[in-house]
Amino acid sequence: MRLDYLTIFPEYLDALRLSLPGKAVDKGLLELHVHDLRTWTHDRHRTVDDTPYGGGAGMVLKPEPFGEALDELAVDGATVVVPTPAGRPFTQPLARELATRERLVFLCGRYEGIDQRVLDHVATRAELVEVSLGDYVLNGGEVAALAMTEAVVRLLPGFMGNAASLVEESHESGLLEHPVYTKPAAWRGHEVPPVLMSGNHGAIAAWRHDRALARTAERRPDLLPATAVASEWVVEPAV
Ligand code: 6GU
Repeated sequence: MRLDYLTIFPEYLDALRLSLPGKAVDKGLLELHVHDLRTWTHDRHRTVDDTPYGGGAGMVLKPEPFGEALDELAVDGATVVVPTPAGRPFTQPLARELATRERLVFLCGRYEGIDQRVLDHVATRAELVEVSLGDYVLNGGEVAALAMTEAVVRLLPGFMGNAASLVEESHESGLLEHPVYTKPAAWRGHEVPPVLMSGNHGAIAAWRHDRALARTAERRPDLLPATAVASEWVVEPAV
């Protein structure tokens, strides 16, 4: 997979070289290219923004530097990801879908956003996905692009050492993950649930599933289909 980032804060993306994506580069699974949008400006001040037509607060990222960058980077046929609070919610299924692509190009906006014509133009030559991390506002797309990158890259075949840990974790099953424990068996008056030390693998799996369901019902009832609630939660059938 090849990943490109267009940003006016390239240093923000230095973290890509650390941790998981860095390891994927070392393994030859991933190519990372971070580009400074100001490379494609021509004035002395390397201007990337201007005031919004129609008035209002803030600045809008100009179309021309993006246009030249998209041409030079030959984004045709790629999947262009635009982090924006106005986008489609980023979820594990979307991460899995993006992980199937050969090339992702992240356009990181700042200020009040990117001139809409950049997005309209991209849609004519690439697959365009506007994506939101959640219902809150970040100052720019860089942190969101980092988060999406980590979620996508860890799904690349051959990237995670232990494929089972991918399947077992939160959201892959549709449930939040059950709590986990390690040694010692007792710590500051808190004990490890005895079932986990019983050696009974069936009982352990049942306990974990039950704890995952309880946690999900408590914290994220929106993740539970009504059927799961009915079939697994109702201990005494209603009469
Ligand atoms: Cl993906 N980008 C920005 N700039 N702000 C956000 C976001 C993304 N998701 C939530 N807030």
